[in-house]
Amino acid sequence: MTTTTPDVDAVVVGAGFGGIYMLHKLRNELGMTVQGFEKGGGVGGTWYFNRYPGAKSDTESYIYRYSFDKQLLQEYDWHTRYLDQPDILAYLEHVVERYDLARSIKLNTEVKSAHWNVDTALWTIRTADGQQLTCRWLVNALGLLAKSNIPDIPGLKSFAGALVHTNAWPKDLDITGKRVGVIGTGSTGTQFICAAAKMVEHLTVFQRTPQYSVPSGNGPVDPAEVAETKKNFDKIWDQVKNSVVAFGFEESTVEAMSVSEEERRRVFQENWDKGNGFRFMFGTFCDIATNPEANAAAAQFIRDKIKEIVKDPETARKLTPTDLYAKRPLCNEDYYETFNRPNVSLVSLRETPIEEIVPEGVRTSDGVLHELDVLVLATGFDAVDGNYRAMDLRGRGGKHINEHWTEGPTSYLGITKAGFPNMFMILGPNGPFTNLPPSIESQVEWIADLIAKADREGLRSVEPTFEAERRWTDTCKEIADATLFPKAESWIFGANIPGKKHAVMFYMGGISSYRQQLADEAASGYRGFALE
Ligand code: N01
Repeated sequence: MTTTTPDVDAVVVGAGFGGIYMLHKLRNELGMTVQGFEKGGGVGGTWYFNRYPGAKSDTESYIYRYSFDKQLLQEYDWHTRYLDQPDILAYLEHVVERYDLARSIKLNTEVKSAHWNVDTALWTIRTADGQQLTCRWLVNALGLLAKSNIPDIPGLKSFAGALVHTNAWPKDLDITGKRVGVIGTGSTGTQFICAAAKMVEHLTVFQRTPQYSVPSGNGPVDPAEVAETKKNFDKIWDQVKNSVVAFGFEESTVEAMSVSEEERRRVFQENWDKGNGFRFMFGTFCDIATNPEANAAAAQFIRDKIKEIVKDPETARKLTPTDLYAKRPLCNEDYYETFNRPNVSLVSLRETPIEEIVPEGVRTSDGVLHELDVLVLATGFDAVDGNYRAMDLRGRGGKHINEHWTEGPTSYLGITKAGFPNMFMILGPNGPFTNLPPSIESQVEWIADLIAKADREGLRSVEPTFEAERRWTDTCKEIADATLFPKAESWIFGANIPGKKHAVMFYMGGISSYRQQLADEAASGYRGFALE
């Protein structure tokens, strides 16, 4: 066994919400030498890349931010109920400046490989542009939804106009006055559709599966409300971190079928009027995501709204979902209303699938050529493990992460992986399914505590046991199986990528319980770990 001095104490890969805070913790608070790498041309992660019109957070502004800096919470304002992408990017850039982090982040630098060396107990990191360095600690903050899913559609590359994925939206692409087509109607697609319809000459929406969307209730926020919120931030964060989904409302404890039909509709209507997708799913009744009958009642309420809102009955029919209401819930300002506009048309790919893409546009099975200047792929992500698998990431014995993840991605606590000592993941597989910033903070703080302990005690390596990881995976699966989410085809279980194994990828027990488990693990002296 040899010990070599590493080039830096830690490497942090990714400069989004997770990487930025991790870098601050390790460098500014623990006094370590840290090198950050970011493949984008700026910081911000998701919020750097997803610049498509309409991109915004569907968590309310006041809790779509860090909570650790009380001063910053007082200083940084918001003006709308939800933050648009430029606002969030500006916020993250501000945080980077506030903590003088830019000098530690190499932009435009993709990490291609990370290999563990058992003899030196160091990681060797290589970047796409040929840099190499060693570190003791490796923190991957690669993004949960960061690897684009590009569908395999015949002729895709032959399109003569601008072909863009929403996750790689060019800074200079202006769709004003253009003929635009969009494939995909998830959170991204529906946000894009609402915004683009107001800008383009014509928008053609290619929809494979209809979606349940509820109003977001977006709009300006009164400065007096902002001031009041700032006074109550301690209480607010306490509530958020002790809730289930961390969206700032109290989750309901009432079962949908325990009340009369009239009362159910009243509650649905009340929450429809308040706005927010998570509120509609978790704030109305406690069992919408678990009880098929409750789920059907919520789904029917939304279907009735579609019929009421959409003027053309044929368009309304095509827009109406028939499956479970068990994907990540959507909310938008005016999704269904958008289809009443004369410049928006809907193509149901279930009825007329895309036959091929040609230089002029998209040809569907009914022989129609939809002529386009811009074709937007809002087709989502190879979520959760996509970016890990894309990296040449090798732990003990030179074993690639893919060799460990043949049955689906696993971790211990959504943060660590057996066989990968001194490596951490922010929002790794089987992490919490919540509003993300408070979960990210919980993970970053826990990682920093463990690293600090290892340094204090002169530990050479920390690594979870395979047994702890197996138990955590079983727990996540057990909780997920008690919900309806695995029964819906979505990215949450990897169902959106052809050939990807359906596997549990989230801890669905809520942020409060998740934080408790992190605290218990630390309090037990890290009983799920081998500390050497
Ligand atoms: O991706 P998705 P997303 N042919 O996978 C369709 C987060 N997010 O980017 O349903 C035709 O949900 C696919 O159709 P189907 C949030 O967590 C957050 O929209 O599979 N269509 C679907 O309609 C969200 O859940 C915000 O039949 C194809 C769409 O593309 C997550 O990101 C904003 C196709 C993909 O939907 C992912 O959302 C935006 C094909 N070959 C995103 N392949 C916030 O507000 C796919 N589709 C914070």
